[in-house]
Amino acid sequence: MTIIPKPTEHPALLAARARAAPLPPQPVTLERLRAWALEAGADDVGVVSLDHPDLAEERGPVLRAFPAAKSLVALVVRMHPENVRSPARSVANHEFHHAGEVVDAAARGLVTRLVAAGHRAMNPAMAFPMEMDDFPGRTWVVSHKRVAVAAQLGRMGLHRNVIHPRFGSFIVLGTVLTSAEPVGRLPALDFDPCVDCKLCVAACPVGAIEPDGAFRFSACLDHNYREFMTGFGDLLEDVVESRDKHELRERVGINESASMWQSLTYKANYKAAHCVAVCPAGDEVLGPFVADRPRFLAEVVRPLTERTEPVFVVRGSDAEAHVRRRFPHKPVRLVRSSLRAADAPGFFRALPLVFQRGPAKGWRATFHFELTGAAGVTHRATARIDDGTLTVNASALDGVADVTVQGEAQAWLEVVTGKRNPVWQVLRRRLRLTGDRSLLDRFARCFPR
Ligand code: B12
Ligand code: SF4
Repeated sequence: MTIIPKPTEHPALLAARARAAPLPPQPVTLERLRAWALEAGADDVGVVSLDHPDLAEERGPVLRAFPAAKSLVALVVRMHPENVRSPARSVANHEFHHAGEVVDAAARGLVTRLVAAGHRAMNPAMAFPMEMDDFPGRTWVVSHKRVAVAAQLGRMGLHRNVIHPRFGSFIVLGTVLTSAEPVGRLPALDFDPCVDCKLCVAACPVGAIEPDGAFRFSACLDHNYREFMTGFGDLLEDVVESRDKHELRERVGINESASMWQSLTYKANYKAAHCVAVCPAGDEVLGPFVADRPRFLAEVVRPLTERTEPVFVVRGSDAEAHVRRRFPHKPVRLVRSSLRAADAPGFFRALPLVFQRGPAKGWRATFHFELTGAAGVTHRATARIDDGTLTVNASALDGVADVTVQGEAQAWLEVVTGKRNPVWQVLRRRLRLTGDRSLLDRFARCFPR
């Protein structure tokens, strides 16, 4: 048995106490930081203070992960456009994953250099793994898109990806959090690289990108993330619900389970990145689109829009209507909604993310919620549907309610997830419903599950 020396005699502790105080960190210039990042594998780099007003929502999560953070270093790694554009999904996915590894390695390399210069630094993952204890809330430590835009590396495109002025949409992003405050100023990006062609709108199989810039988050998640955290959960429910192997096979095709296996063993495969693939923006990408637009459409866009790929949508969603109307040749696969709230605040937060405009057209009503959680706290919120639009006040009761839902938050979530029906919860006195109850059915159709 080894005996650990007493603190007063421990050689490592004695040596540490005897050591002189560390020298103050060497100041870092932007040029030096840039050189380190490029050496480490990045293709472009920017820096922004954590105090930047556009990063207000990032401050809390960033400081929780790394209290010493003062600056954020945004890293860009380019992808090969031909790979991302390939209708062979395995090729496109391989490129996303490989570029992701490069940006993670670059971020880690930059941390090594910053630490050697006496600064503190850490590198959150480019995407995965994530903080899944917080799922279905915010699972990312830092929003790389927000940081990259604030650091002037690009602008947010119509498709909600950052477009770099040179590499266009064919980039992945990383962020290094550091205590260093680099000296110098990077030039501001004075134009928007998006050329407003709206090809991303046309190419998305689930209609996630609206021409006005609205992004249908749940449509993208339900389809694209079929083989990630949420789609896998849905598959498990199929397994549990199926009476036998024949029913399971009817629900989940043999190629679908094989594809899931590939995702689980190698890396999760995205079902589509067509919005990125077709984007012609960026100095080094724009040429073929400008030179011969019909040829660009034939060679880049059509192979993706004509692809007979399964499209994963929730029954009754706008995405289902979109794929049946725009892409009748693409087989529709009906799945459960991916986002499920765990508590009342989560339910109110999720409403705008899963809202479907189609079923909300042509009517209006105001819904008041007063839901009491396990800790005895009552959460009040208002949801107003008005001819295809939704507004949510997640912290107060506004206006005159057409329907009021009061009672236990858990009882309401059981209704929302289909575990219990509302009549049962009312009879058990777990919920009180007042007003026109038929409006609740209409409400439910706007958030299909
Ligand atoms: C969450 C996430 C997603 C979500 C939401 C996408 C989105 N538009 O934000 C889903 C699963 C749909 C997704 C898909 C894809 N993603 Co993604 N994703 C992220 C992640 C983890 C955070 C995004 C973020 O910053 N959101 C917050 C704000 C800034 O984004 P927003 O657009 O304003 O907000 C929308 C949604 O986020 C959502 N939302 C807002 N608040 C909340 C809260 C919660 C709890 C949830 C769940 C959603 C949500 O609603 C908003 C409006 O629609 C980052 C990695 C990271 N750590 O930063 C990668 C990242 C944004 N993804 C990336 C990529 C490449 C993709 C895909 C192309 C993957 C693929 N191969 O198919 C698609 C593209 C879809 C698209 N058109 O946006 C890249 C983008 C690179 C770039 N050029 O900008 C990133 C930066 C990863 C990386 N390190 O490079 N992604
Ligand atoms: S595809 Fe066209 S509209 Fe969409 S982001 Fe790229 S340049 Fe903008």
